[in-house]
Amino acid sequence: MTRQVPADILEALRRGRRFLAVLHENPDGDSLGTTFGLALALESLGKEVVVAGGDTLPPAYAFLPGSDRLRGPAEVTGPFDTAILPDCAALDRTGAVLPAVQACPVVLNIDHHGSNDGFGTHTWVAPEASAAGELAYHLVLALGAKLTPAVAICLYTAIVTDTGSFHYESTTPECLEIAAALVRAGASPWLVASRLYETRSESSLRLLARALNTLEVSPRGKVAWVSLTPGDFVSAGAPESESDGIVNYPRQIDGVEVALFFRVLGPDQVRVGFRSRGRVDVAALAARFGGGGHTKAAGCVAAGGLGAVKAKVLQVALEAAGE
Ligand SMILES: [Mn+2]
Repeated sequence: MTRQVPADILEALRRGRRFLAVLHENPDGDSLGTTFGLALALESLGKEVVVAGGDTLPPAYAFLPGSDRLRGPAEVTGPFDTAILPDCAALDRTGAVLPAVQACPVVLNIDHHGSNDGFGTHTWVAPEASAAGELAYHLVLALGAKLTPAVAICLYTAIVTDTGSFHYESTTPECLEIAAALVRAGASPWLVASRLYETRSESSLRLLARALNTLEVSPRGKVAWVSLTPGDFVSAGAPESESDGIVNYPRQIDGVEVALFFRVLGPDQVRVGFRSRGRVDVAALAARFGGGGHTKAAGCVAAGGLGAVKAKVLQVALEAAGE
């Protein structure tokens, strides 16, 4: 299951000495696992790597090897010769670390989002890959780095989370073969599943309860949505990262084609998560509001209050769902 990796990306990784490996905003398991995994692999080749992101580590991912060395924007001291941005569809998704990335002469864009805008001095975008972690696996092998248990746990986590525990259609034979190779190299499926899917904080369950209390379904049952305000996070005692996955709940309703999650960011800004059961391309819907993503999972940040954003997004979602 080796795969041809772009020669220029490989060469840049071989040549680089001091790397800045960057998480995307609101980092998910793919961003975290791929970035930490690549950092560990590069370090095993004698390179220096600083891992940075604009957000703090979501506590559920504290089990990831190398996660204790995540640095915030203020702690990033250059110069770096090469920036690595895995799973990052656009440069500005690096948030507060953006200036440090822009100071790097070489920027590696390693991603699987179809909506990737092609930024960077070297770009590898493979929409057929289930996770950026798949691409990292091929890079680790191509670099001749050792697939240690620590690297394997990171990359396995990237693939498990981005495939919804191998539920989504992105679960290809190739991704399962890579997962098998990672388990063989020392990744424990139970360790990852128990930390990510069988353990949750009280505050996250309280936040979910508040979101489900807002559940609404369109008259013909094809669109369902939930919402949260900053006050909900305060009442539940939950950090922002604990709203991850909430958008999947309204999609579980039988007959729902499009599920939406409205998260109020401020008085005039709402983040919208989109999920599709398969017939509707929600990346196209999110793109109408300046966002993007995958066919079945996408997002955007829309300007306006909750009522106005809801009305705008529901109009296009209902139309797309054929209601
Ligand atoms: Mn991803």
